[in-house]
Amino acid sequence: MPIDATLPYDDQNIFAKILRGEIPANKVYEDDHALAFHDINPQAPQHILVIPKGPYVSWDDFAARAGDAEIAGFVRAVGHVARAAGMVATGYRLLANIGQDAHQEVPHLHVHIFAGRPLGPMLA
Ligand code: IU
Repeated sequence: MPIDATLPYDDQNIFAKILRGEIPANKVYEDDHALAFHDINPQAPQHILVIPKGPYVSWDDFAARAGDAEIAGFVRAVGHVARAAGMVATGYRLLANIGQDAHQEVPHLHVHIFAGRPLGPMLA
């Protein structure tokens, strides 16, 4: 079910639990600002989620409330993960679903990274 991304942050969401170590995840990268792990239901040969460590529901929540160091750290982490996974040469796709029309399901900001096959044209 898509979530209402305008609601306040819910610290019981599944990615908050992963960040606290209460639920396992197949981690690929972690630093002060971000955690990256394999999506549990991959939609491409490589499908990694990158999340900021802070409590942000959505992209606009993150843009509005996060500090510059958090934003820079998160952006760098996404780039690092793609590069370290060898995606740069062949290409990859970034996607963030925000709110109901985009079918965001987990109310903690996450960027999907898809790679490993031709991904086709962007579908709105
Ligand atoms: P969305 O952008 O909120 O629609 O995507 C949520 C993603 O989180 C989706 O691709 C799920 O497969 C993924 N996911 C996960 O990796 N681990 C989980 O425990 C849960 C969802 I729940």
